[in-house]
Amino acid sequence: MFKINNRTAAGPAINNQPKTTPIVDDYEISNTVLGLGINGKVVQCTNRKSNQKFALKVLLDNPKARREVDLHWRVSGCRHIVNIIDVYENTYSGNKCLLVVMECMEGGELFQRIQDNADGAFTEREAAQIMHDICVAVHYLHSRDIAHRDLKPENLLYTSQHPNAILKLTDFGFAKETLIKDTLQTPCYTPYYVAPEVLGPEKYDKSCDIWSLGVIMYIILCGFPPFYSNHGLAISPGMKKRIRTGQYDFPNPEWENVSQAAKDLIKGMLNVDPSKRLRIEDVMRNRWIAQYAEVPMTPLCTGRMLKEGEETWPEVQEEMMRSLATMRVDYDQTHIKALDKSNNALLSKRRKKIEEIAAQKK
Ligand code: I85
Repeated sequence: MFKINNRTAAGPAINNQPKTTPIVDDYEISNTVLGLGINGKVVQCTNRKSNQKFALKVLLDNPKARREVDLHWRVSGCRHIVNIIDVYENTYSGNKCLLVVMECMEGGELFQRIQDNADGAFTEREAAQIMHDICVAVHYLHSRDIAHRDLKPENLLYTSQHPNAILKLTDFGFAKETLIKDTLQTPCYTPYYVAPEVLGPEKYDKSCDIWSLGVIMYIILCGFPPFYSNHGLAISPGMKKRIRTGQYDFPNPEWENVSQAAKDLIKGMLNVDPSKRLRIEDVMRNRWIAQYAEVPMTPLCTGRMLKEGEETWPEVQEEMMRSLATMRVDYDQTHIKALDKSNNALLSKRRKKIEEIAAQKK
């Protein structure tokens, strides 16, 4: 049998329907805002029976919110994806809302944790473990034909403050099914003769996630991003050019002790040609990921660099947000041009600052 439609393989979560009883019957909703998502805000709530704390995402009911909840629900069983506990459909002053109750991640964001741990040496092996865990989540998604399309540090949260806390991915506000729908009911072609492009631009949506993984891995290993604009302006043509042409390097001293295996993996993920970029299956098979426990325990500069770059971190987050938006919108329209090299201005700025501090200490 030819199965083109992925809904058959979507698993039991597909039959989930939001509860229509009032959420306040089951949960007490607090005013504590935990964060703002793409489609709605996240607040804390408490289960009235168990007194357990949860996170609640409030979405205005519309097709985009429906898609977010549907896709998140389908992948909620993964160890490295924030679990959905309950979904309610309630009306508030005439507005239909979707209320998503999630497990409460109390450990904060990934990079905050690395930064807080700046004194204790953060090693390449720990970096590999973190990357492995993120890749497990992405593999889970991609094997179910879902692209996340918003992989960034702020969407990677820890379950608790404990050293053995689990890292999980959240926010499916930009997630997308990578196979075309509407095939089971009304197939618009005969599967024998279907051209690959009719099956949708699958390759690009998933490869966008791999690019993001490359950027995240780069930052985990050194504490600064591979690409950023030179002046922190809203739109930086220079940065766009460098991303399009893959102009980044592994500057010393931060990178001199990092293994070649790690650098090669980054290169494979940051390939500007999406058709040549590694796929998640390749990444999962890579030794640095698969055998992360054998990666050398080389101390990294990440914690210290994140701390030093603390004031520029909002800029970094902005940049990441913008480049993700660009990738989502015009991935397949862009053409890749070869361009000359340019230098890393933010890094020079930071190095200057370090030199200044060092000079003051003398
Ligand atoms: N718990 N992107 C940044 C949060 N538990 N957070 C964000 N989109 C989401 C917030 C803004 C992610 O879908 C987000 C989403 C879901 C959560 C989420 C889910 C579950 C949490 C936007 C916390 C938390 C709870 C207690 C303490 C702490 C954090 O955010 C802290 F670590 F700060 F102490």
